Amino acid sequence: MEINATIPTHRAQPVRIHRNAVAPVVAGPWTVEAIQALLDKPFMDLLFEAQTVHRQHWPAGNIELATLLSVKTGGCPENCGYCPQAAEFDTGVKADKLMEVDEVVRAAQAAKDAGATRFCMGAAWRAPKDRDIEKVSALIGAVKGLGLQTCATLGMLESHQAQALKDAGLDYYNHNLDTAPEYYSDVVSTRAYQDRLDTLAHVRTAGISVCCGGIVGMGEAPVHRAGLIAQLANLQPYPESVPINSLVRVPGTPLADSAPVDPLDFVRVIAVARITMPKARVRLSAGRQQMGDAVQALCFLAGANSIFYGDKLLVTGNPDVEADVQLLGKLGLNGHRTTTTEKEQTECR
Ligand code: SAM
Ligand code: DTB
Ligand code: SF4
Repeated sequence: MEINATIPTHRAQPVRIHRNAVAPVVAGPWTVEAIQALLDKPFMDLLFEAQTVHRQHWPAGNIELATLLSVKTGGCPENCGYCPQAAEFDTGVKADKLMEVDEVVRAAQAAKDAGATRFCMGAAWRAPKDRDIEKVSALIGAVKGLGLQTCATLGMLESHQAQALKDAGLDYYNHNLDTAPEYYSDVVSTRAYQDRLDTLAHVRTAGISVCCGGIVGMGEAPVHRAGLIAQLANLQPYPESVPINSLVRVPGTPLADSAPVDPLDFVRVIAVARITMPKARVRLSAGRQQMGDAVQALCFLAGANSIFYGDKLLVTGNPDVEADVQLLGKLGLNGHRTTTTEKEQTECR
């Protein structure tokens, strides 16, 4: 009998262990075909499976609130086709210098007061210089001092830079793979997929938790969505946080005229991320402003348990805090609860 040891046809079988031992969480390796089969399942079956996996690994009704701040905006030398901050695209975003510590602390305190537990600082760099790492380290220390979890997304890192961020107290580093390897060069040509994987390895080695996801709606084929999820789910270990973004189509970027994603297809990607990475925080990320309450509710049902919270993402808009508090209330999430009667009273006023 021929045995193909390198290309499994489905998930690896769980290792048989003594019934009193604690099983390690290893869900991969996943094949692109197996993930494609999940994406193609009847919608209700897929959501049922995703919600079942979700409830096995997470408390029901808990959504993490993560606030973003662009600490260094615009003027980026990279050419990521989706990004309003790339210098070569005419998007109206002005290049700015790195924010000062007190300004960032004010924003972080406001995010904490509004209920956020994680604060993510983004910089429009291809790769930070060592002196940038020093300055960002001061920001990390100050934000952590407020009692918030810290996250940063600064571009490609070398290993000593990842270690310096870890020493500064960084909890998470966000670095997205964005799409499947086969589609990557259609979206960005100033760096390679392997560069992203190398940075993720440095982050992991430094002992920082990994936040890594991608974007849906960049003109990719369904197989590329499956390819992205396979890459993420097969990282050893898979990321602690997985942001799934719906492309925000910004005029002036090469992807501005991409066809909008079918919202139900977006929900499917969330569901498959949940099934393949059961213990990850799956974040319903960019694109919520265009989504409406019902689609977001389906994403939560599919296993999303984190959102970006605050009126702005990096440079584009996000739902108002007030709208999100109302949505959480309508869905009975995070202890918020608006009863039908209260809703009717508000609507009648
Ligand atoms: N420069 C760093 C980098 O590229 O890693 C950090 C900032 S970059 C803006 C972080 C991530 O934001 C990108 O990898 C991409 O996934 C997401 N992003 C950027 N523009 C977006 C858009 N228009 N719609 C959805 N997601 C977007
Ligand atoms: C992620 O996956 N999405 C966030 C965060 N990580 C850094 C960024 C979304 C950016 C959306 C477009 C903008 O506002 O620049
Ligand atoms: Fe630069 Fe990051 Fe935007 Fe790419 S996604 S252009 S690296 S800021």
